Amino acid sequence: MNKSILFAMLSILILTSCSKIATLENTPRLPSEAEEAIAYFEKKYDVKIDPNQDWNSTVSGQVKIPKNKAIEVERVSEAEAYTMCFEDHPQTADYDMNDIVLRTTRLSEDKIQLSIIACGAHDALVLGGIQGTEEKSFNGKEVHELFGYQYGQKVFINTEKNTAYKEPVTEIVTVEKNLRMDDFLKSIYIENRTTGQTIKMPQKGEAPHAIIVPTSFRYPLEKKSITDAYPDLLTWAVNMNKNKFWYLYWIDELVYPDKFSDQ
Ligand SMILES: [Ca+2]
Repeated sequence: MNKSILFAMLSILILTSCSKIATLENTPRLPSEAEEAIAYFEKKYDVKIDPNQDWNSTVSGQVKIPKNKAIEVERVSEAEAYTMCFEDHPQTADYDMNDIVLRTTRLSEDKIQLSIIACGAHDALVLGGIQGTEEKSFNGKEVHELFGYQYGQKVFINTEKNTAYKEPVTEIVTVEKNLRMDDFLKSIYIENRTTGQTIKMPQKGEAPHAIIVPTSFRYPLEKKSITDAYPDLLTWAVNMNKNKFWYLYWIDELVYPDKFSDQ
């Protein structure tokens, strides 16, 4: 399939499904339909194990997933963490989606913790569109400089396994009460000052160069395509009833380790 068509499809599906998908903290892997497995839910979720039944149980803790049963989970509370990933070169994209990686968690109804956790790019990248009152004014700042580098040093930050881990750059943002975390993230964009391009969440039908995932997402390693790192992404793009939890099935060698969950 042509890559641009595929990513156009992905953009629609990602936008329409994000608000419904649960995050499954501390769930190492959901089982495929042929496996029996145990899933762990830290918070309460409405769970449908048998597709023929109604939504009938709100669970937390340990859930046994029977053999040959799919599982669907509806979010009943905001996800613990969201990850937003940007691709900085839309025209020549390698789709590693790690050129800037943001992570948010909610501290209270009007306070969001915003962290820049990776920057897998050499271009000068500037953040914009952060709503609310920022503690450290990330808006308008170059991301390598926020990490203490000078632009031009040509470093990749937290996208390669063989280089030292840099602690995220973090601030607290005061927002409108109960502003949804995914709505907070959707307005954030990056300006690539090297190419002059702005990269935003895609409009319907546009190829996505920014995605939001409602979990502590293991983004791809440097120069590894997200479609290789997450093989289920392609199946889900073609039929969104399949592999809804594509982001929970990754190829270990192709993703950066999750530094935030106890997994
Ligand atoms: Ca990259």
